[in-house]
Amino acid sequence: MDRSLALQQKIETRTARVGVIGLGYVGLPLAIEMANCGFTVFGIDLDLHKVESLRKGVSYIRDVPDSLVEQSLAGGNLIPTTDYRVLKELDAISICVPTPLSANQDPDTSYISQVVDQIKNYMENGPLITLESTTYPGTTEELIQWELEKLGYRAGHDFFLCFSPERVDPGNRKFHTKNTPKVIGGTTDKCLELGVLLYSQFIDSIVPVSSTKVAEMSKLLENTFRSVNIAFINEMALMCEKMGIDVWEVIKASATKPFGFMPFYPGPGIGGHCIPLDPMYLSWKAKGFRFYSKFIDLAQSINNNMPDYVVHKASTILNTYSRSIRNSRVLLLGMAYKPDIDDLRESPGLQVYEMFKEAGALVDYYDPHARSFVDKRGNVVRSIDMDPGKWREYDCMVLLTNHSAFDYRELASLGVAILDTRNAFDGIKAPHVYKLGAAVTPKQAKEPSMAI
Ligand code: SAJ
Repeated sequence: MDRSLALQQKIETRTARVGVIGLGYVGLPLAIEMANCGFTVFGIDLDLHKVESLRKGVSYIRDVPDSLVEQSLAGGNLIPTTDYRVLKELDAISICVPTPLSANQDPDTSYISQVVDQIKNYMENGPLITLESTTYPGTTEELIQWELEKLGYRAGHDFFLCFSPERVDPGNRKFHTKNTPKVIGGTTDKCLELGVLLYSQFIDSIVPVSSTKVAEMSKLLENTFRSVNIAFINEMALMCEKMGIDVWEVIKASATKPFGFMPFYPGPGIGGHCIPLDPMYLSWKAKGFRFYSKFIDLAQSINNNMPDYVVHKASTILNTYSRSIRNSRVLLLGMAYKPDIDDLRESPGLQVYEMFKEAGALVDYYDPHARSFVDKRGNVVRSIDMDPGKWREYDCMVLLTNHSAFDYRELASLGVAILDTRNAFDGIKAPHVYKLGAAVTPKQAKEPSMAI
């Protein structure tokens, strides 16, 4: 029987044995959705701790409750393993491994290549392979199709190949794997047909496109769009500060326009697993075509300089109270890269922390979610406890992440100078609360006061 027909029937009857390689914030939710709709899913990860945790029914991803893991395990639909040999049993494989940047900001696709090296050993079943990791246009073709075709296998005949970008937004209570539209492109029409058939079994809306490159590029457009717009509003914040205008009030006014405008907000920089990295994949690949994207590199530069700006503004505020940064006691409020999650990846707060340390400040941090991190000297830095009574002893507090757990009125009442980088104290008028994107008022400069 024609491979594709056999695979089609297995997918339609949900007897296909599927694998998800990489069980992180993308792969685990995907494996759970596949298991929930009846597939037997082999969840493959090199990290034995992850596999053992899942085998005990314990999730390590906040958006995936233990109950869903237990349910999938109990039904025999989820089989966590570190053993790549299960690949020889599989009819379909989704690859959800990291695509970080190297030390000099170039794409690091080594995780993808390591997976492909494993898949090469288990091609008997002629699997449907779908790459989900965010990467530059051409990756699916260059690192998977060409590698397998070198061994004599032909895409669309001996195996099937698609690219389908992940759209997982950690902490998003409204959109998750099942209800977020899924773009997918195939190497051949048959590949696309099978990819659409598989993913439509457990995702509500599928968006087929004409090639894997279009699918790869669509993801990079989504995230580069964010990076450039965040950089633009950060620049506007610095401009407004110079001009004595409150950028937050300006954004609020502009956001009343019901069409043709989309608000973005200034901040201490950009963190996370996507926005700081994805645009650099695109910029790097474009250079290979002798195309130099000024927008991407400029946005990266502006966003990456925001931590410096925050520390500079904090030193200006301390100076208002005749204090230097050196030996000042500084408390950073929030360290996670965005509110109400514990994810510290690429968080700009980590750079702010290091800069205060280097400037000689006595710096602590408090974050109710992100409880510790390892600083660049290899020391474990732990969040201090929530004890506002003691926090009066600080010379300055810097609000970096506007967690909803913070009581902003209480924090303002402590009478400690505050630099608010998220407009979290909006509506709380206090002379000792300073904002990123709003100038230090003459009153604040002339008669600094801690009265509230
Ligand atoms: N940020 C700003 N100003 C803004 C928006 C974000 O400074 O106006 C900062 C955040 O504080 C954070 C960084 O940028 O440090 C990234 O924020 P994000 O809201 O883009 O959150 P992420 O990194 O979790 O982005 C994810 C992405 N999802 C995927 O890649 C699948 C992104 O495509 C989503 O658009 C985004 O979530 C979202 O919309 O929440």
